[in-house]
Amino acid sequence: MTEITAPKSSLTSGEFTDEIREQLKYTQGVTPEQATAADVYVATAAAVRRHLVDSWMKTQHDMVNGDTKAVGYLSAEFLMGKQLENALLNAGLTEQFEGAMKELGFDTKDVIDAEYEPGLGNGGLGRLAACYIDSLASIGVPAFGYGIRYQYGIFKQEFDENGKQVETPDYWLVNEEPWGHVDYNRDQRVNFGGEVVEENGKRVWKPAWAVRAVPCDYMVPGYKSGRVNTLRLWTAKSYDEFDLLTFNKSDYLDAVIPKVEAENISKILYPEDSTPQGKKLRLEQQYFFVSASIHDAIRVFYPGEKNPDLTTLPNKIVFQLNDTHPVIGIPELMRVLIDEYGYDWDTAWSITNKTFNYTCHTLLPEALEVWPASLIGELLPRHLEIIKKINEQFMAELKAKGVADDQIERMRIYTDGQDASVRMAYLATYGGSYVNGVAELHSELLKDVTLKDFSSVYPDKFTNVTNGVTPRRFIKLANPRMSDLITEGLGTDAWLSDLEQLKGLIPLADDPEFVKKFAEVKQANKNDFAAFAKRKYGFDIDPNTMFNTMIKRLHEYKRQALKILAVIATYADIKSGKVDPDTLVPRTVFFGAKAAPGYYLAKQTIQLINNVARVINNDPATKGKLHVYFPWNYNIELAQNLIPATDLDEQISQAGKEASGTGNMKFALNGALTVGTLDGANVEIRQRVGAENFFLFGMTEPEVSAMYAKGYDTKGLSREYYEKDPQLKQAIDMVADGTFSDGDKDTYKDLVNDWLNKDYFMTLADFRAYMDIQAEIEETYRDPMKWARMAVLNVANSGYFSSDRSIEDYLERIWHTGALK
Ligand code: GL7
Repeated sequence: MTEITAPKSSLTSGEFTDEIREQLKYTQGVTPEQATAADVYVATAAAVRRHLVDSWMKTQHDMVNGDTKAVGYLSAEFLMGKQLENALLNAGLTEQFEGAMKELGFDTKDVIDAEYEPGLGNGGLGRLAACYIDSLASIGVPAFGYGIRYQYGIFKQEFDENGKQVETPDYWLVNEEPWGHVDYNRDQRVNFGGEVVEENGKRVWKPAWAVRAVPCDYMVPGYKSGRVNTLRLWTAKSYDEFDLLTFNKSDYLDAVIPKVEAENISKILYPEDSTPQGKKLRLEQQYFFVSASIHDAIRVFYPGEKNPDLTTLPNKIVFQLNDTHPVIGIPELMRVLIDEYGYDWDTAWSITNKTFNYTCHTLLPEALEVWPASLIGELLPRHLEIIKKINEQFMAELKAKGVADDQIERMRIYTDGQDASVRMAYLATYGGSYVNGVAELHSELLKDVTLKDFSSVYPDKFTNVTNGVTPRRFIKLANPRMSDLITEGLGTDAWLSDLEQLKGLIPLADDPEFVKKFAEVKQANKNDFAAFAKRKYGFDIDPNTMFNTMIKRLHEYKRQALKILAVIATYADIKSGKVDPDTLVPRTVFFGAKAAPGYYLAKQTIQLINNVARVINNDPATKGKLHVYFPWNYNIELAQNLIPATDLDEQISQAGKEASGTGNMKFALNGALTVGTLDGANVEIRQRVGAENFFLFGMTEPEVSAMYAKGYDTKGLSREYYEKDPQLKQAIDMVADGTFSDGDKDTYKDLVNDWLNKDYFMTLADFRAYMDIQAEIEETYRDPMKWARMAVLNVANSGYFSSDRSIEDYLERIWHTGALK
């Protein structure tokens, strides 16, 4: 085995060019003259992979042969974003790449752009998984990311001529995908259906059908760590290419049905964000990747052993359950241990309990998955038996602990009766060692509200790990200008793997030279974004306006409606002459958001935003003062371009609903100021950057709770806010009267109805506070040096929000392992 070294900076550009040429020739069969940017992208990717192979193998070797426990991050989503630039950075080959492109006569941007962005995740949860595997590798912790290689990622979003969202399939595998290696020789069989029978006093599962899980391996290089981990994404293949019997009856289409059905399992990513889809296919997906991964881990850690001692499994690997999606892994490991390896129940339970931990990512009760027992019974009959037995053991344990009967009833994992169901969050909480929330407020609410019954019995299981983001992708790659300035200011680039070093910028906030340079960087980023948006979307954006951004999934609780109502209110004031537009800070408002295809009010909100944009952007009255843009198909690329160009970030969810947020961290780290509620990680961001450097508004979580208690949503209290506040009334009336629908009064009637009669997320109740904070924001923005100074302090004090720190917290509080020696 080769030695672990820091990335090979010794490689010259010339050598790297030769390696790329070789790939072009021997793998792709084109000369450098024939090559297109897409060819060079594929060749470069292959060349980078070659450089990582030795470290990859060494990492695996050390992992299996050493005594450092590995982490298995089980996640239905990994929202990786484009790979090339990140792999070059982490492999230490960025400069060589730039040199090679010069030599070969290619623009680096064209080559980087040739990569198709994989969208194997919906939003924050999937992107967090991607940040975490980057940090694990960068810290040097042996780890596997385990998930699904969906053929279709999150849908592509377009807008039709009415501004409505149209979803089109995202076939990200249209072209050669050079990063993943399909390993047909490390496949796993995953069984489904059938029945459980009694044989020699044992319960034996006789499955009805099976699919072949084939892994596709992605190298996950750490930044300057010399370690390369594995992201193993499973593809479903059929064992029956086609059914010969049916085929002989000359019914070709029917003959391929089993193949099509089996392969459907890894066909599409469910586009729901935080709400579960009670679909059979979804449970199949979950079991598919979790079962394959558990068997894979046993294969990796007990190579070739017929009778492995699996009581040592918890010392080899710890599985982190990323939300409830992989929780079926708990009964699966029980089944594997008991049925496949012959362990008794108690031993199996002890192993399982030590091996799993659960991260909850939500506060929305509807997002905690509950499966009908009948469905589990149909697909996984043996697992249903095991779940029932776990439930019995659990209830007995609670009884023995003296828990009251009504509380025990409430805590059931398996609920009896006609609509018997299985509560996956409860199963995860009981079945694993630790449960964590993703921000302090969220973890508190988990303990005190969502899982209160559990925390009262098992207080020590509960802990918090505040989310984080990788500074490599979201600072260094996204914002090279600011990164250079930080490095100049700190005199080192070590901050990239120790983000708390950003604190060294605090004194520079009082250095007018530095602050001025910082403001210049922001301006240059804004100019760049205007050019990018022109190229990509055809927008004409004035970079000399304040860039005010709200990018995240479209959800009622996130309250894009609040933002657009505020925009409308300002527009109305300009139109009515109440406000002289010349007294306003010129502002460009950006939205980026996908709505789940079946989420009606979210889709109406998208339509409204698009039409507000159309009306305002075409009205001479607001020209140069207020503009709204909604670049479609929000993805990682757009985030990487827009975040560094943003002055003001919107984190305006109803308090107590956003578990954490991670966009909020990316913005603060890129020198945007936040207007936000006391929700999720906003609370901790504000604590760290200082209350004076954060625009806080709105109700707090206890105030929200009190408001529900008063009957806000059930008694139609929102209407009082509408009646009392002329500015709010005006804005809502404009939505209702057809101003943004060519006179049609029906277009937004359901949205308006909801605001006036229900408004569950209290948009109307927070409207006044939101408008008021805008005055403060404008006043601050008028003093560019003051604004820039606040922005510097945001960056300087946000180092805590590195995903490296999150991983360190997981290591210490939950995983009890560390870097390879
Ligand atoms: C989420 C939360 O909504 C979000 O606040 C959090 O930052 C993220 C990562 O922990 O997880 N939960 C969830 O179901 N989705 C999220 O983005 C989709």
